[in-house]
Amino acid sequence: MAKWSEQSLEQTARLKMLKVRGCSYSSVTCNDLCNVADLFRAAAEASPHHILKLYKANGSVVNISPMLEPNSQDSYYRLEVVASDLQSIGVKSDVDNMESRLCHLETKVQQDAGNTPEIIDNLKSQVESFKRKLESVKHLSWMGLFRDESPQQLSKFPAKAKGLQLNIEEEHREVRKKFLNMSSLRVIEEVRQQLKTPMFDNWQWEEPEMLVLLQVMFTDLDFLTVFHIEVDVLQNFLFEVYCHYNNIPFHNFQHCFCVTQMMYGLIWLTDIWSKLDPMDLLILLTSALCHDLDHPGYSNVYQINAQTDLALRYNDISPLENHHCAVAFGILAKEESNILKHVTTEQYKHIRAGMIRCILATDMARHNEILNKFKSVQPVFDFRNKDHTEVLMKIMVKVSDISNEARPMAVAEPWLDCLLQEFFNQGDAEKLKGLPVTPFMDRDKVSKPSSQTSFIRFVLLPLFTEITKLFPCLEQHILEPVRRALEYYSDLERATQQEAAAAVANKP
Ligand code: LUO
Ligand code: ZN
Repeated sequence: MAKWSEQSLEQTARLKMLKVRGCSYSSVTCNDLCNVADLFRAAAEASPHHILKLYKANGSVVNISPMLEPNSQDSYYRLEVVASDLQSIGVKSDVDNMESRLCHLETKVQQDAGNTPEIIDNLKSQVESFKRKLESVKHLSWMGLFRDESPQQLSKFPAKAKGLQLNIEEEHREVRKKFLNMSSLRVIEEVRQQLKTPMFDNWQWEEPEMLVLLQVMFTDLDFLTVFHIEVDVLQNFLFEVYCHYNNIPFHNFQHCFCVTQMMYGLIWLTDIWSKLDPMDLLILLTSALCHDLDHPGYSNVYQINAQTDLALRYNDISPLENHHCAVAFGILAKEESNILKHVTTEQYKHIRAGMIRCILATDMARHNEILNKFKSVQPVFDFRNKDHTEVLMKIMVKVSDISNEARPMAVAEPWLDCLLQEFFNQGDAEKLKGLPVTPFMDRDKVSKPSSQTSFIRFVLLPLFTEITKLFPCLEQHILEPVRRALEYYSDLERATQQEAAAAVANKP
C-alpha cells in the first residue's frame, strides 16, 4: 500500500503540446476519464495510488477530463502528484484521533496536576505541524484533508485557532495602519470619475486603498454632512466591515468592494441620487457594503442540508443573509463604529428597516419573487410611491451583487474562476459529508462556459433588461457588456463542443 511520503511527491511534468483526445460531451464515461488520467499518470510516472492534480499556467486547478482544453506552444499544464491514496490508509482519521486524544490527555493532566507539562505542548505542536504539512497541499479538500478554518472547526482546537487568529489580527493591524495613513491623501479626479463607472478595475487596488475609496464614496455622496458622521467613526466602521469579511475565494472583501462600487456607479449613472431621499441612498450604499458580511463560503442550501448553527438559528430562512445583516448591526451597535450615532430615532428605524429589506433581498432563492414584483411596478413607476422605491432598492442591490459580467472581460473573468473555486469547494465538502451535491457546484459536472451562458441568459439579461427599461442610460453601461459576455462564453462553449466532437470523430 502506497505510503504518504515525507513531502508531497511533486513531479512537475510540463505537458507541452499535449493534445488530449476528448470525447463527445454526452458520451464521456469513466473509461475515457480513466484513459486520460492514465495518460497523465504515465507522464508523471505516478503509481495507481497517487493522486494527480492538474494546474493551468496561472495556477488555477483544472479537471482531468476528456473535455480538457488542449494547451498551446506557449502555455503548458502543470501536473502534480499531490498525495497518495490517503483515505485507504486513513491518515486523516489517525491524525484527528491523535489530536483529540491529546486534547483529552491535556484536560485530564490539567485536572490532576493543575498545569500542562511541556511534553504535552511539544506533542501538540508536532501534531499541528504534521497536519499543516498535510493541509498545505492545495485542493486536498476532496481527500478530507482540507484547511477548515470555519469557526465550528477552530473552536475544537484552541491552539490552532490562536495561531491562525494572530496571523489574521497582524494582517488587519497592517491594513488599518496603511488605510489611516493614506486616508488624508487626496484621490485624483481621474480615479474619482472611474469610481463612478462599471469600468473600474478592482484587481489594481489593495485592501487599504479600497478602504480609502469607500471613504471617498461616503464623502462624495455627502453622507458625513447630512448624517453628522465623524470621519474617525466612518473609518472605524469601514475597517470593522473589512475585518468581518473572510479570506475565501469569492465572497471576500474584494467582492464587498465591487458590489459597493457598482452601487456607487449606479447611483450616479441613473441620477437616482436626485430622486431618492438621502436616507435611502445611505441604505443602498451601506447595504451593498454589508450584504455578505462574514460569509462562510458555503451557500444556504449547504447550511440547511448540513444543519449548521446558522440554519438552526434562522430556522432555514435565508440563514446567510440574516447573518450578514445581524453582523452589520453588531458593528453599528459599537459606539466607535456607529455611523448612525447622530441620526434621530425615526431615521434610525427607517434606515434599519431599509437595510434589512435590501440585504435579505440578496438571497437568490427570492430572485423571481423580487424581479416579478419590479416588473409589475416598472411600467407605472412613481418615485413618490414607497412600494415602488422599496422594490427598486432591492433590485439595485441585487444588480450590484451579481454584476461582474457588466465589467470589462479582463476584470470579470477572474471573478468567475474565484466563484467556481468557492462553489467547487462546497461541492467537494458535500461529497465528503454525503450531502446532496448542489448542481452547479460539482467540479466533475460543471463546465465554466456553459454554466455562465445559462446564468447570463436566464438570470442576468432578464434582470438587467428590466432595470434598463427604467433607466435607459444603463443600456450602454451594463446591458451591452453583458451581451458581449454572453457572446464570449457562447463562443467558448461552441469551441469546446466542436473540439470534443472532432476528437470523437478522430478517435481510432
Ligand atoms: C448568482 C450567484 C449566487 C450565489 C453566489 C454567486 C452568484 N453569482 C454568480 N453565479 N454572482 C455572480 C455570478 C456569475 O457571474 N455567475 C454565476 N454562475 C453560475 C454558477 C450560476 O448559475 N449561479 C447561480 C444561478 C442562480 C442561482 O439561484 C437562482 C444561484 C446561483
Ligand atoms: Zn454578494
